[in-house]
Amino acid sequence: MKTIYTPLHENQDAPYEYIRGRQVASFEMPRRAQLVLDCVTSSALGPVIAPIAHDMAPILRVHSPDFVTFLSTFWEEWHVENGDICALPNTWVPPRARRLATKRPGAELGRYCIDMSSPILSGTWTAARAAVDAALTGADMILEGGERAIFALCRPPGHHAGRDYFGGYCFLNNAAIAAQSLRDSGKAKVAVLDVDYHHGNGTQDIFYDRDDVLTVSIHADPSAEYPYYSGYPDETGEGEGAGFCLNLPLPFGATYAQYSGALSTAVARIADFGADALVVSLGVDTFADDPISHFKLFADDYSAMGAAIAVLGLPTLFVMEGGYAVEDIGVNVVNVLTGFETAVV
Ligand code: SP5
Ligand code: ZN
Repeated sequence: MKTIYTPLHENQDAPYEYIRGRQVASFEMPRRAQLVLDCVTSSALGPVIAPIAHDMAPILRVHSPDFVTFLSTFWEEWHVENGDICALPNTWVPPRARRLATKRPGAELGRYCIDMSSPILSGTWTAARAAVDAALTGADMILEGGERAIFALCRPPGHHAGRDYFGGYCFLNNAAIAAQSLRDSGKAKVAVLDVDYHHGNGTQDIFYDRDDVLTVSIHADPSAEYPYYSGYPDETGEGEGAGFCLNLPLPFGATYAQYSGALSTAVARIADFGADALVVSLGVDTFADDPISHFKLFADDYSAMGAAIAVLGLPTLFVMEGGYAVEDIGVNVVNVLTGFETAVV
């Protein structure tokens, strides 16, 4: 399996985030992707390839023009007033006041940003674009037909970013942009399977009213965990998308014994959907030692996860999402990918 990687992700290097009112060192850091790359390189997985630069068109198929303009230009206006201090919101749009009538940076941040974990820095746009390029290059290789599976080693992650908002360390939704690109280039039905510990709220939101992209997410119960406001089982899609969204929340402490049951349900739904291609939002923050999460998966469980996904027999694009036990995420990611490749289908 080929891996798509570029060091341009290092341009997103957040100095801190806020958790429970405290400023703490950012859990999302460049070293994450560097160590995943090291494990890929020292494994027998396959070659590492640089992404090909894509234009803005595939991004604008998923994100709104005003949001893209904001993300791509915001640092310049912020920097004039605030220098090199990273940009975080301190004001949010109140319910029923959803209007953005001023270009004041504070107002724009509060409109487009959903939390205080995702600072915009001088390099944020460069890094986010590079992550999209990695995902799109992977999608292109799937479309060319020669590859059964590709690993897009994206960073920053993407699955919390919606059509017109960012947060949860995510700026552009790499997996959603890749899924839309697969649709636009001829795959009639695309499934997104999100195995990150957190609900893939952005991906769900982007495809919520559509029946051509099925979204399935296995995650910590949102009544107890970020992102709180979505990821419940009664969210099943709307309009033409009714029945094309599946949420499978699990309680804190879930082991692979519980996880594998949810994964079987997810895989069965994707098979029933009749997907022509699969995008896997691959977060390994389900790991027992993850510093911000509460599931209990171990290294060997990730091999089983990869094998369970391989049963679908679909062209598959793995897109890196979360995972914060920095020293362990490389092994866990490579176990998923190797488990997938070595599975007998
Ligand atoms: C891509 C991804 O995995 N984003 C995750 C963003 C999670 N941000 C909220 C973290 C909440 C941490 N909860 C408290 C843990 C204290 N040890
Ligand atoms: Zn996560």
